Formats: sequence, structure tokens, C-alpha cells
Amino acid sequence: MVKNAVPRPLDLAHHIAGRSVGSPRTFTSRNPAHRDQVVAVVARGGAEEVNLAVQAARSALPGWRRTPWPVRGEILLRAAELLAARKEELARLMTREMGKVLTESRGDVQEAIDMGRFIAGAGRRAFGETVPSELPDKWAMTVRQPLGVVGCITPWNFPIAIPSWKIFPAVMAGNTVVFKPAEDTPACAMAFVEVLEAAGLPPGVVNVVFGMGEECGAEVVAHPGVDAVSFTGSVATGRVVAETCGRLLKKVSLELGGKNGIVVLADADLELALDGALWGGFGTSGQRCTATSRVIVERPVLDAFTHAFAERVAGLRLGDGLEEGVTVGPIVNQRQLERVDSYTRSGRAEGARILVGGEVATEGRLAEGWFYRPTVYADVSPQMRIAQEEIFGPAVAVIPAPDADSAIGIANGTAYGLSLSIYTRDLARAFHAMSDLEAGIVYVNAPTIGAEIQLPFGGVKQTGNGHREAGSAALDEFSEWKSIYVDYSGRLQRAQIDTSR
Ligand code: UN1
Repeated sequence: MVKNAVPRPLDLAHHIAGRSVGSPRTFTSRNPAHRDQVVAVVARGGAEEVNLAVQAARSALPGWRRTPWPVRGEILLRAAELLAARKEELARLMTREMGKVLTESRGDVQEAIDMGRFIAGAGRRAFGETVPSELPDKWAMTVRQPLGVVGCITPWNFPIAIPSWKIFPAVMAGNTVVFKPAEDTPACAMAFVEVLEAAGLPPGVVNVVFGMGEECGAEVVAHPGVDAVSFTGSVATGRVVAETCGRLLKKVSLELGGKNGIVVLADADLELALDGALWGGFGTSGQRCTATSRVIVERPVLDAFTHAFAERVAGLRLGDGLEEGVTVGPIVNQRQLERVDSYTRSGRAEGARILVGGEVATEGRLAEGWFYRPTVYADVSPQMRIAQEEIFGPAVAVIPAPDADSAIGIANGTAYGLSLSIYTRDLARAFHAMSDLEAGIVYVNAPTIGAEIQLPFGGVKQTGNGHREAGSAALDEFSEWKSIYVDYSGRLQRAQIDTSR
């Protein structure tokens, strides 16, 4: 093969009970840096394929939940090691399929490796409680139980890491899975499931159905054979998922949008804050739930910060993420590109100044893809739409704050609460912020992105519905507690009654 030749498009069928299942209709996954390059031609599933996948997951359930936890853990550990062995290949596929620069794609695969290694340990550490009973000769304890068949619906922005947050703990806890990945990243999803099966996961434990949200994802959510749903995506879709699950009384965990912000106080190390805002705002082209899309700057340092920030942003290099030296990749698709641009128009109309960027980039080979120039909005007031709504692109709003307290107020003043950060050298201020910032994740002197899998991930307010993924919360999402009492006294003992004095 010629070096750098474009690989042939993959042909992707659904993966049900370990076998390929096609659909009459297909869709394509494209390289966002060169939209004429088709990465995969993919089966487009609906109710029928979802039904097959649910049946396969239900059939696999009794055997899988009886498989001992440590045995399940060993399979997951092997999967993590296989991911590590294939890291470079998977990272390249990811950059081709959704555009993030290669170093970040490697990080995405690494996050899945970390998650696999972490959760595999639960095989021998899935502790319950043993608590003394109030009655003699009676035993009281808890054990974790699987939920049953879990529907996992995942986004395109972390196409291997986010499936790993869900699927690793779901199968660790003894559930079987119907996996509906985002339509922009089917090849990454399939590669992840191939790794799981190569590691020894029995067929039918994880089944993949490809398709569109309304046609396919909605069927997974509503299917009576799906016991619980884990969804990461937009607030609008999350609401629909929650409504359906509410009606059907299914356990549902939602990880939705963010409007994350960095607070820069006057005493901050400005260089450090600039580095943080640049990485937090423009890493993954701003397409992270955790992306820094606001920087709230205390007046005394506003001009110095804004000027230096705009200069650094202008120096970022747009391009194909596989190319050396490129720091910002494309936007995942045309719809998202238009969405980002519509926010620039909105910002302008509301009186923000566009310091750099603010347009689609089309020079040279950039015209082949969906590229948006890294953008800084200045003079942004907290009520503007660009300061309130999730943009999910390479655009950061700089918002002036008269003092430290109002900066915290502005940071908290959105409907979301995923990730917030503060840059300050003042220890007391940092500790106050740790308590006062309304977010599931808080950073001090670090940007809003870069969560590690050993701590719980998730947010407050409209970012979710109170669940967390990964960390010590990983199994909670995918298991239920069963409280068990064993009375070996040989007589009827009445709790609360025979004990009362
Ligand atoms: C996401 O954008 O949905 O904390 C996940 C981070 C990454 C995960 C982001 N580790 O930025």
C-alpha cells in the first residue's frame, strides 16, 4: 500500500449475537477533513434490527449474569490490553472518522484503556455491605445485581472513550447491552466491540445497531425488553429519552450539555490561565461537553488577558488532524458547522465583538472539509445567547466581571453545570470557589477539560439527571442493590417488634 493512501471504505453491518446483520438501507460515515472520503458504508437500522438486538441481549443475559465477577473482570482487562495494543490504529481511524487531532485521538483511546483497567478490578472488588441485624441469629447484607439489558446511546465526540464509560461497567455488573453509537462514528464503535469480543466477551453480550436517533435510538429507548438506558448527547434529545423512560419507569442516566467556564481572577498566573483557556476552548475543536466556552475575567486583567488570548488563538493551526503541526481539526459535519456559524451571527447581532475567527475556513485544502476558524468573542455580556447556550465548536466568549464574587455568579449563571474552573493564587478564594461553583466537576488552576476516569464524571442542573459515570460511581449506573436477610434462628422473628423494649 502506498503511504498515506486513503483506506477503502469499510462495510459495516449491525453486530447481533456475534454475527453481521445487514439492512436494506445504508448511510455513510465521512472524513470531516475531506468530506469526499467515505470512511464507512453502514447498515441503517430501525425497529426490526433493534428488536433482534434486544432478543440477542436477552438470550445472552442468564449466562452472562451467572459468569463470576472475577471472570468477567479478566475479560475486560484483556480488552483493555488489546485496546492498548491497537491504540495507534484505532486513533488513526478516529481522526479520520470524526476529525480530532491525532494526539487527542490517542488520548480518547487511552481513556478507554484506563477505564477498562480500572473497572476490571471491580471483578474482585465489587463489595457489598454486611451489617449486624437487630435480631439474633439473623444475617443482613447487600449485593449488586445487574439491571438486565441496558441500552447505551453514545455521541461522536469521544467515540471510544464514552462507549467505554458505559459498556465496560455495564457488562462488568452482569448486564447485556444494546449499543447504538452516533451515526458520525460507527467505525470506531464497531472497532471497540470487535476488541471486546476478541478479548473473550461471549456473543450477544454486546450488540450493535447502527442508525439514526429517531429511527433507531428511539426504538432502543422504548423497547420493552430494554431495562435501562444510558444516554450521552444533547439536552433536546435527553429530554425525549427521559420522558420515554419516565413513562415506562426505566432507570435512565443522562449526560447532556455544558456551558463550561473558566474564571480568571486578577491575581491569577495569566500565562497559566491563557494556556488553560486555549486548551480548554479549542481542544477537540471545542467539541467536548466539557469545553471551555466562556472565560470570565476580572476587570483589572481583562485587557491584558483578552489581547494575549486573541493573539494565541490566531496562531492555532487548522487542518487535517493526521497532519503534523495541526492543532485544531475540523467540525464533525455540515450541520454542526452551520450551528457554530449561527452562534457567531447571533453574537454579532447582540453586540459582541469578534476578535479572531468568526467564519468558515475555506482556503486551500480546508475547502475539502468542515472547518471553522478558531473564534474569540469579546465584550460578551452574561445574558447573550453565546454566553448561555452550548455552541460545541471552536468559539470562546470572553465575559468581563467587575469583581471576584460576581465572576463566580456569572460562572454559575447558566442552565448547565458540568465543569467550571478558577484561576487564582489565593488559597482562600480557591477553596470558596470549590464550594460555590455549581458544577459536577471543578478545577483549580486547570481548564474545564481533562477529567480522569477514576473520579465520577457528570454534572448538575440541566447537564444531567443526577447520575455520574466512571470513578466510584461507575457501577451504580448499571446495577441495583439487593438487600438480603437470612434468618437462621428457626423461629419467626419480627423486626421492629420483637426488638422493642
Ligand atoms: C465529553 O466531552 O463528553 O474531561 C467527555 C474531558 C474528557 C471527557 C470529555 N476526559 O474533557
